Amino acid sequence: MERRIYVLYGGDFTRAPLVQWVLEEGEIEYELRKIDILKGEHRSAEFLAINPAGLVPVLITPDGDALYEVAALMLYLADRHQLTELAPSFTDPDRGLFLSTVFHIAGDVQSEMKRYHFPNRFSLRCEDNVGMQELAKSLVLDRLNVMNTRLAKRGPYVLGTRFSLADFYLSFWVAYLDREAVCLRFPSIAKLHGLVSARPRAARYLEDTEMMAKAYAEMMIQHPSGVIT
Ligand SMILES: N[C@@H](CCC(=O)N[C@@H](CS)C(=O)NCC(=O)O)C(=O)O
Repeated sequence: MERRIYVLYGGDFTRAPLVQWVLEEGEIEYELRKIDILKGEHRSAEFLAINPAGLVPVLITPDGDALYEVAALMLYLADRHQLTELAPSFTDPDRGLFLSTVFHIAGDVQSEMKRYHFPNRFSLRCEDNVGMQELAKSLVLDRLNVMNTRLAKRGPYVLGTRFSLADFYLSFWVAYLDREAVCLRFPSIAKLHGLVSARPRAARYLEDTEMMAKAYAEMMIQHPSGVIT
C-alpha cells in the first residue's frame, strides 16, 4: 500500500510557517505545496476544490482529510503525535491556560491582524483604509499589553517556566507587527520573543516572518487601496 505523508499548502505572506514549525519540531514528514496569495492562487478552482473557504494554510492528513484553521492544525499535530513538550496533554493542569491563550490569539489577535493587512475589506471608503489599519493595530497592542502584564507576573513563558507552542504562536504575530517597537513597549513580551528566538528552528521562521512583514508593509504603501482584494 502507498505510504502517505502530510501535505501542507502554504507559502509566502501566509501563517503556514506556524504549522511547518510544528511539523519540523515533531520531525514529522511532510511535503510543502506553495500557494501564491499575491497572485490570487488561493482563489483558483484547483485550490478551492481543496479548501472552499479559499484560505491558507491547509493540511492534508495521511488519511486524506483537508484541515484548515492554523491553531487547529498546530493543536491537532501536537496531540496526534504526542508532542507534549509543545502542547500539554489533556490531563495536564497547564492545558487550560494553554488553550485559553491559543484560542485568544486565534480569535482576537489574528482577526485584528487580518483587518490590519486587509483594511480594504472592512472600510467603506478607500480613504478610511489607513484609519482602519491604525484601529486594528491599536486593538492588537491592547491585547499584547494584557499578555505582557500576565507574563510579567507569571513568565517568562505563557505557561510560566515551561515552553509551549503558544510562545511561538505569540512570537510569530509579534514578528508580523513592528517587532522592535512592540518589544520596546512590552518588556515581558520582548523577553519571551528572545527566548523563542534562541530556539534554532523557531529563529529561522521568525526572521523570515519579519522579512515578509517588511515586504508586505512596502506593498501596502504602494497599493493603498489594498494589496489583495
Ligand atoms: N482563520 C484562518 C485564517 C487564514 C487566513 O486568513 N489566511 C490568509 C493567509 S495567512 C489567507 O489565506 N489570506 C487570503 C485572503 O484572505 O484572501 C486561520 O487562522 O488559519
